[in-house]
Amino acid sequence: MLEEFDMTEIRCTENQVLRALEADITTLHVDAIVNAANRSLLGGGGVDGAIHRAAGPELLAECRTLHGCKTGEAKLTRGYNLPAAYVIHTVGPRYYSDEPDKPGLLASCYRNSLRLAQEHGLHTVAFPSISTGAYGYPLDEAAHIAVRTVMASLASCPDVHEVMFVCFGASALRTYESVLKEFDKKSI
Ligand code: AR6
Repeated sequence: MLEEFDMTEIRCTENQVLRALEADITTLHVDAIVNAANRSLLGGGGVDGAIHRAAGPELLAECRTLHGCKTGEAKLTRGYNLPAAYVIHTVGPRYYSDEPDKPGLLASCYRNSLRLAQEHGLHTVAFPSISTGAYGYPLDEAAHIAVRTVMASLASCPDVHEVMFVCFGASALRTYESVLKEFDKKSI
C-alpha cells in the first residue's frame, strides 16, 4: 500500500504534498477544484461542462458576474452543488494558436490558481490537466509545466497543503506519475 502511494506522490515540504490520481474531478471533496474554462467563463465542454453540470445553475449565475477571464489568469467562485467548496476558473492557452509564450501562459494558470487558493486560505486544491483536451496541448509537455510550476509556487503558498493532479484515464495517470517521479529525483 505504501509502495503504491510512493509512486504517485511527492512531499515538497513537511506540510505540502503533490499527488496524481485518476478521478472525475467533480467528485472530489477538496477545498477547491480548478476548472479548465474558456475566456467567457460561461461554460463549455470537457471538464468545464462536467463542473457546470455537477455544480448546478447557480455556478453559471456567479460566473456571469465575473465578466470573463484572460488566458493565464484565474477567478474564484463557490462550488454550489459540488463536494468542493470552491471552483477556481482558469483559461489555458490553445496549443495551435498564435498566442505568444504558450508554456508561460500555461504556467501562469497554475501559479495564479494557487495564488488565489492561498489568498482564500484553501488547503487542498485539485487541478485537471489544463489545455490538454479541446485546447490540444500535448499531455507530457503540459504535465512537466504543471508539476514544475506547482512545485515552484508552493513556497509562496504555505497554506496550500495538498495539490492533486487529477487524471482522466489510466494513460494520463501514467504520464503524471512518471513526471512526478522525474521531479522527485531532481529534488533529492
Ligand atoms: N475530471 C477530470 N479531468 C477531466 C474531466 C473530468 N470530469 N473531463 C475532462 N477531463 P478540456 P482544455 C480532462 O477539453 O483542453 C472546454 O469546452 C481531459 O481529459 O476539458 O483546457 C472549455 O470551455 C483533459 O485532459 O479543457 C474550453 O472551451 C483535461 O481535462 C476548452 O474546453 C482538459 O480538457 C478548454 O480546453
